[in-house]
Amino acid sequence: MDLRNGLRPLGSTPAEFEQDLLSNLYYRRGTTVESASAQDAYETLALTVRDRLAARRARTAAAHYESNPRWVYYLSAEYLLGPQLEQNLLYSGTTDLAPAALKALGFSPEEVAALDVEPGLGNGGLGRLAACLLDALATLDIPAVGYGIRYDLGIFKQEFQNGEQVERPDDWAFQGDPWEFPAPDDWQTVGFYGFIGPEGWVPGEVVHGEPSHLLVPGYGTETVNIVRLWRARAAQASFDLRRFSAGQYAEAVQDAVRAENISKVLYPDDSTDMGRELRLKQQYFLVSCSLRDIVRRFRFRNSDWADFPAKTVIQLNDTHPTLAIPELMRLLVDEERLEWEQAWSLVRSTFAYTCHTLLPEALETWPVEMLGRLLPRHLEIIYKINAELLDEVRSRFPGDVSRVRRMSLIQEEPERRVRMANLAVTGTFAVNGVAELHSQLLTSTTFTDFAELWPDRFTNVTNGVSPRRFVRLANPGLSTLITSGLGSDAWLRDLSLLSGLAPLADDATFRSQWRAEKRRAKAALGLGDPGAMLDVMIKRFHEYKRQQLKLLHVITLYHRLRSNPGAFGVPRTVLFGGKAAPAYYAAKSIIRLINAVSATIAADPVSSGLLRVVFPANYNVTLAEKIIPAADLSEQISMAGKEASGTGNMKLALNGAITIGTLDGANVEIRDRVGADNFFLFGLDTPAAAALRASDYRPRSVYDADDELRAALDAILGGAFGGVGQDVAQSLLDRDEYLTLADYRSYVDKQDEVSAAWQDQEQWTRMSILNTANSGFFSADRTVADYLSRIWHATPVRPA
Ligand code: CGF
Ligand code: PLP
Repeated sequence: MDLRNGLRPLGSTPAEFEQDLLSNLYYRRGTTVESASAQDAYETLALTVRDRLAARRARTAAAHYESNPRWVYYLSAEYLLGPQLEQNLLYSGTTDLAPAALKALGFSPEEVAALDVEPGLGNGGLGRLAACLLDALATLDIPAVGYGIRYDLGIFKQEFQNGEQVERPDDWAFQGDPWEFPAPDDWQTVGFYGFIGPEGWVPGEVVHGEPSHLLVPGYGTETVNIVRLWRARAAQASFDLRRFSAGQYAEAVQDAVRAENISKVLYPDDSTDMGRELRLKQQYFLVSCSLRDIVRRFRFRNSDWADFPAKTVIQLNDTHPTLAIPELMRLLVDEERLEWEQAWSLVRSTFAYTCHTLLPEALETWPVEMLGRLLPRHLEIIYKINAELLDEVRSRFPGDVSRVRRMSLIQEEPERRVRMANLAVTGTFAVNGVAELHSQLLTSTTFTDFAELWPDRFTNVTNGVSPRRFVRLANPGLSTLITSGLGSDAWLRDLSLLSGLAPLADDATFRSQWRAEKRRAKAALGLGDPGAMLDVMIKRFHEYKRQQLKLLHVITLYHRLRSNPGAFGVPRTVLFGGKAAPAYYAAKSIIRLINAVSATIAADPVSSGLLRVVFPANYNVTLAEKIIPAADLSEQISMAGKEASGTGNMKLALNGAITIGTLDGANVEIRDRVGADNFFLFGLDTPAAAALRASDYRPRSVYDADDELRAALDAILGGAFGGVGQDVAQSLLDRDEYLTLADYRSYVDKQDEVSAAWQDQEQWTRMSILNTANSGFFSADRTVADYLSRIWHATPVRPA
């Protein structure tokens, strides 16, 4: 079938690409080379590159329709997609064509590329994981759609004013987004509030969900999948002409504004329950639009509901989309008139749930009152699911009243709330954690009761990252070296091939080339001396991640430098990057203190050339892609038992940074793979940390017993850093919830080993190469393969 309907194919010569640029500039931007702005050039380039993926997209869609496959639907409130231009150039094979054509037309490729804005539709690891999984799904030719929300304002832009974090709105699509295909005719209607009448739920407010999609190309294959993002729109009738005519302009649009607020802003934290009605509305909005779209797609080729699970698996990315469970029940029972039992069995065979946390405060709950007011029918459904769940628990564990209370979907005290994680476990056939340790802890702590009731439901799928984005695009120099070392670039689709680099760790020429690449990446980053060790801690700010521990180490190094400059062995640039949730005061205090320490050290001539602390603002994917290739040391120092997995740790190891870390999250698996000799381990492990926290832990006695620690904390308390950070020090001394002081000595001593190891650059390079060589497991392709064999059971469909 000629899916182009006779349209001429797009060419792959420079002249043809140039012609297409000109044509898009002229017909789609309505301008000419003579008068085009850089923005015109950028958008034209984006369209020209996107056009080259469109034919692949059409063929993918046709192949999917033809084979009526099992679909993987990924429901996620967040996607941190990263910059689109460089990725789509690579995946469409136009990386070289595009700059040449731009130049030929008199545009600066660098200036044009700088206009590519990253859609920051996520907070951090969770959203970035979603993006990496979509990339791998397409690369493995799996029929898949990601569903999400097209927030007008993404994750805030971070600036520093007097060292303090200031948040600025991220109006990322202000100029429009040339990568998107709007699909307004696929809009959906979503109801909120109202009451339950004799005919069922009558919503009191109705909004429209309007989708658009971004292309998600696979690498080295023809498949192009999509991620479909919903934007809230007022139903047309909500403009009040009568009020407008009476001069009440604000009132005339108030309903429209309220409706459109639903997709206005991404909530700035994935680890705390914001407890806000608007967020609950967002969650239902996402779920309701997406499920109706999924049903619409099912109906293209199927008519029998009994086939739904065979054709559909829906992965819930954390609890944010859990309302999909009662929503599908409502669609099946109230709208499709299925029996409750049949509907429940379909639901239970369709959904799977990924849990991403171990922090109890990050397990979402919603006030019963709020949920019942916003979604009265869903609350009824949740109550019925709960009644059946508790009957099952009572019959399996007769007389165990406290178990019933713990497992209930409703928490009773101090306020009645719906426990979304319990609902997610109850309404799905598979629940996975995101690293081995995390999955074990889920069944032994967070979900013990559920694991005893349904042991087969729980499994692990260790996270992974896209080698295309985080090695090939982020680190082109190293990628070329790897390809020459392995004799082929097949590693980009099969990352286990990196193991072939291991023997090259013993090759002096290869080592010196490897070192040269690191230096080049450091020089390109432009932060500090490329000869100094680049020691990086890049991630969201959270007390459990313990940026404060790294900072105590920095202060200790500074004190040593001041007392004996001649003995300071290894020049270091310490780089912090990350945002704190706007309302998370403790995290913001740590940011402020880091900036103050950085300024103090920079102002002291004694540190010149030996110690620097840099903190570039607004850590995001764009910046991650610049920092990660340059890093020598990767700080993964969370309190053991708190970080579910981490993915930054994997990206850094893949790029040859050596980890200093605790036995937390995926660090455990990284260490197992790269080898204990190539990993700097320190600190309490999970059982020891839990035991210490359960005991009468007194951080003050640790402080009393350690001179260097005392000096560091005293310096902060005494105002040595511009009088900033006393609250940070005081909270460590008084509570130290995440055992920072308990791990301080072990950490600082291990850092001394790091410095000693750095002095032998040949040995360090060997370790660096072995980190890359042994990190192939952490490809998102392997993660998706694990999801496929353990949970999804979907098979590839390749476009003809
Ligand atoms: O998900 C996280 C991250 N904060 O986004 N959790 N959530 N929610 C975990 O804390 C990380 O450990 C994990 O790597 C990430 C993706 O699974
Ligand atoms: N934020 C951004 C922008 C990232 O690229 C990553 C990468 O993995 C993360 C957050 C997650 O970092 P970590 O796994 O260290 O928490």
